[in-house]
Amino acid sequence: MTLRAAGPARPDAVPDATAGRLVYHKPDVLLDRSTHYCPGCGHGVIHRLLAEVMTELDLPAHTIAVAPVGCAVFAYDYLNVDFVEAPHGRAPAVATGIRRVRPEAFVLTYQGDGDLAAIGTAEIVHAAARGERITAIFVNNGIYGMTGGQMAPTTLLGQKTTSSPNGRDAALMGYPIRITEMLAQLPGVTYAARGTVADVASIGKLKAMIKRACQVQIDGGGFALVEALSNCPVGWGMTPSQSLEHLKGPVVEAFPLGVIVDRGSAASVVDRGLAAPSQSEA
Ligand SMILES: Cc1ncc(C[n+]2csc(CCOP(=O)(O)OP(=O)(O)O)c2C)c(N)n1
Ligand code: SF4
Ligand SMILES: [Mg+2]
Repeated sequence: MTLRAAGPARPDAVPDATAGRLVYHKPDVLLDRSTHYCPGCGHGVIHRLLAEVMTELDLPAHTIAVAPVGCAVFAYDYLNVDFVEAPHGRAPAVATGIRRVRPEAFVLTYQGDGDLAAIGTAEIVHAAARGERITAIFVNNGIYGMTGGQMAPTTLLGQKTTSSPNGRDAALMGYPIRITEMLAQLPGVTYAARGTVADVASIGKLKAMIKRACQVQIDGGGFALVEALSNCPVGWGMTPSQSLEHLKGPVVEAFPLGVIVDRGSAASVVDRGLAAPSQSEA
């Protein structure tokens, strides 16, 4: 294996003996502690990407993040930025309040699919419609992980969960919601994209999406959302590697990857076709 030389020494860098072999440095904003996540869970990977992006964009000191209720409830214990804990589903509403009183802050929300696409549907839709200058991270693992693996709006048809033990049946339980595509239709949304933690190449693309969604806010754009398709090996009844295969297969088929909309940070309301006609045109 070819190893890259280490960059300049950092205050918390690895000991000198290994300094010349350093190929990866944990961003300082990712706190040095074990997480409560189950083995193989994607939340930890997404935390690391956030930490990397925030560090690269020099955001940690300016950030106020909003933590969800769900498996990522303790995100504030792992990322060394200011956090507010929101009631379930209300992260976009809490973030809106923060945005209004702290216009200079970098405002970030982190929510699961039960949180964002079920319990907080109204909050996310209206924050997006208002074009709130917020960067939203939406971790879609197709299930209510924290509470024991119940069906979420994002659960695939046929998927067994503790509340759909025979598999999700469209006639009884409806169809999965592609909420990122729904939100992307709203002119207040500057950027909406879907990536995944399924493999190394995808993780790199997901990081680029998160970075773009952060840059949109820095540049003064409107609402920016990144959906991260993630895995829940425990809730899915799979090993971590089986869950990644499942993610790459049926999950990505149901929730296609890519940038859904990028209106550009500078797009004004007029550019988005929403302005009322002027009186002379009316
Ligand atoms: C208003 C409200 N409804 C339900 C709950 C219970 N609850 C806590 S976490 C959770 C599931 C979270 O699922 P998700 O947002 O998908 O996050 P995950 O654990 O899968 O990451 C639920 C239903 C709650 N705390 N508050
Ligand atoms: S229950 Fe699922 S989402 Fe929650 S920590 Fe475990 S693997 Fe991750
Ligand atoms: Mg979930």
